[in-house]
Amino acid sequence: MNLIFATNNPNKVSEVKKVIGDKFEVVSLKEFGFTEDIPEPHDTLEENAYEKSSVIHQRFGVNCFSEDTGLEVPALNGEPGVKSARYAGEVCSASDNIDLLLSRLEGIENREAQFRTVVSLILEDTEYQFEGIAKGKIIHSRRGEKGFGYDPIFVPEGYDITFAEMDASEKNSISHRAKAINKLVEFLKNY
Ligand code: ITT
Repeated sequence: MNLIFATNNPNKVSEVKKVIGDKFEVVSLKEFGFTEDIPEPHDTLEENAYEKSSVIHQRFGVNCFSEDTGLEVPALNGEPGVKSARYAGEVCSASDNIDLLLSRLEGIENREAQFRTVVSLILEDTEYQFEGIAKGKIIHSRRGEKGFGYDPIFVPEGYDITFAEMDASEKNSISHRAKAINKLVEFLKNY
């Protein structure tokens, strides 16, 4: 089976392809030849994930999936959450987002956080969602060069290194994204 992965984020494509391996073929939007930006206008990961998969499904009538991910920090009322990509502004870098998050957490003792991924699969005109969570904490300054986004400041529970200090296979053995994608794979196996 071949499934379009409705994302414009090459880091997500690389992680997801490694998790899925040869179980089925994942085709990114770039490989599919679709280069438009898909809006994410909603206030929840669930709705934004559906927005991305439904745009591709409605336009091309293909089976596809997308995912929306947020870094949720309870001490900041769940921020950056659904705004994770644009936390520091409409046009901003991952580094700007990290700087803003670290400044908001200054003086706050509770640095617990979780990454949450919601996968939206549209298969034969029906939508299914799968969630994956990775709990951890936000450290005070960046460590590591691997991964992407907020990885340099996130230390997952049970570890003392950040996601950005792990190689891809180690991150994929515990990450929010891998957990959600593994549920998708299980679902497809039993479909
Ligand atoms: P698509 O919507 O095209 O899939 P995006 O980059 O806009 O790609 P999101 O809307 O899900 O993705 O934004 C989530 C942001 O959260 C993303 O830009 C990263 O900065 C961050 N993020 C997502 N997954 C992450 C991960 O595994 N590690 C660190 N940061 C992550």
